[in-house]
Amino acid sequence: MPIPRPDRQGDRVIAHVDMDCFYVQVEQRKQPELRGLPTAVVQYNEWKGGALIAVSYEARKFGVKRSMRGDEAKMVCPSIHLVQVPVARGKADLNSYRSAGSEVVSILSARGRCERASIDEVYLDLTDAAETMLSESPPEAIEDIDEEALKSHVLGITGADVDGLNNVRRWLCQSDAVHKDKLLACGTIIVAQLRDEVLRKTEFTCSAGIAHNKMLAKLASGMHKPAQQTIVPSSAVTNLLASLPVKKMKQLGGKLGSSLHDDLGVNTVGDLLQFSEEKLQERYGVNTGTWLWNIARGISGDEVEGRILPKSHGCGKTFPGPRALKTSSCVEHWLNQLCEELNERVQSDLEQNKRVANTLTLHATAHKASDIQLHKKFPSKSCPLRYGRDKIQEDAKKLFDSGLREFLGSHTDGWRVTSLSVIASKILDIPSGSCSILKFFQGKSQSITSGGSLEDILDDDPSCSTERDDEHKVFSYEECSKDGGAPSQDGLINTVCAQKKSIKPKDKGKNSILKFFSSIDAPAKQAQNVPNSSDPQGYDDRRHCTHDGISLRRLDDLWTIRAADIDPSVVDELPLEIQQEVQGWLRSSKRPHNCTRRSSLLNYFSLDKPT
Ligand code: DCP
Repeated sequence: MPIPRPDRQGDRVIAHVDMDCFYVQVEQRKQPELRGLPTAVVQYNEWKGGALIAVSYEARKFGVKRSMRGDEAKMVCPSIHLVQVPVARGKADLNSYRSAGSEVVSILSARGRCERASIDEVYLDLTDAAETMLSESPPEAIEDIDEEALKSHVLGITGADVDGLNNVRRWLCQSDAVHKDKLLACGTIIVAQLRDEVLRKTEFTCSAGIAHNKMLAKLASGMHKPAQQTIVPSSAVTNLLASLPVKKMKQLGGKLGSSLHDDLGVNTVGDLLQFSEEKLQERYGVNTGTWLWNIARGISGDEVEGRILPKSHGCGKTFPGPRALKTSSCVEHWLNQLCEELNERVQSDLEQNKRVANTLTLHATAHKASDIQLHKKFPSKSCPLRYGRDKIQEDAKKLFDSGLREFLGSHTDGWRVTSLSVIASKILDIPSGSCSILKFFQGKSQSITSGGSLEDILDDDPSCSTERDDEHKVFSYEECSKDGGAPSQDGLINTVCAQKKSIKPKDKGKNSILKFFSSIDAPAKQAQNVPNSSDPQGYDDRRHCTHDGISLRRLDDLWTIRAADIDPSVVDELPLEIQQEVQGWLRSSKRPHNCTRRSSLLNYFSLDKPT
């Protein structure tokens, strides 16, 4: 249900930027000879020429639509070029589109808070940039306003007039305009500059909507495409909404929109104006009622959330009709493919962004041979995510088996699966050096459980978002993570894999460093059994204090704990003898010295056993 957020900042400048026929542009950049030609990107499946997933504007003029298959598109537009989506592991490989989207995001995010809303859409909060421009170089003081800005569509002021450019120039430069219009004028110029920059640096065109809130900006960005921008001044809101069919609003596409139409006779968003807030609340509840009352007036307080990285990673595949999976080994084969890709994506997120995913979720669509309970859905299942391809594959299969048992109940006489997806979610940053150990491990209590296999299977947590990667539209950054900034390289622990290997399931829920370290495989008392570097088992177990910290190394796993990273309050949680040692170590951390292997601290933190 939508939640109303009063827009207390009516003077915000919000842009929604949407790439034009995005996958087509990515393919045209790879094959420049296709530029300007009718082109479509098709799903790799060959049936009837494959499903179209992106269509160039040249092809749209011939009537080619995304709902068509390749063969149909050829009939409508014989000169169309059909480009196959790249394929890896028997499914669409969207990596090139993802990274092309990231190129764009890195340009757009330079001027204000940026929220990546999907593979090719971004919201920007440009309020500060617009305020700065207004005070330092307002539009009326600019001699040569960028032509891209002059070509903008300003709702309510352009249209019939043949001299559109001059109209826009006048609107941008009116010195007696109200403050919020002046800010919008600055936003118009800034977005035009950003779109120019995107084109120069990536060769991609995009369209944009600029308004005082996200809802209006999103509505506007699709109004004039491709490669154009549309502005919604406050004075134009009533007219815009008066003719806007309710189904065009994202949240009104489903049951709520149908009820508005069927029960209240509402066809356009503007039609809602005739109902009082109380009346709408009475029928739809307090929140939804107020939200409806607000949107009828173009009011929406949703913030642009600063996040440019996805909140989750998902890989999925559908198996329609005769391709449905009917045996456990077929399911295992495809789960392995999906998990292999998921593993690559979480690993690269870890390496590039220093982020760790904590939850693995499996979704499936299944049907029983003799289905009495037709409505019964395959239950989605989650468990803590363990890093490593084999572990993810193993856990995903167990999740599937658990879901299947529940789904089948006593009806074990046959089933088929028509879709599978695996999602890695609850992604957290590895804190930078300024964070305390305590904060780090508090935030990580869930991942600490990752050694704990499937005792921890949970029914899917509805808050577990999915950025699915199905064969069709597939990718939603709407459930993206907070915080786009790349964390510092100076993490407390160098190798999260080392952490994951060394931690036991029973640590679940414990959140103090003391409890954490006390549950590591080898407590101090086992230290005497530590294999050394010449141990026949081959462990290279070396520990030493350096001038600024302590390093523990075993084989390729290096743990580095820097003195500067330790929050003194955390030290208080350690046993007394360890506290004394840490205090001494902190005091002398500027002086290089070597610790002996018998050191109690080192023994306490030891990583003695192979995993
Ligand atoms: N996409 C997909 N399957 C869908 C819809 C879209 O794989 N059912 C992919 C291909 C699109 C990209 O997502 O290029 C972005 O989708 P959009 O809905 O933004 O559409 P386009 O960018 O292709 O076109 P437009 O210019 O209309 O935004």
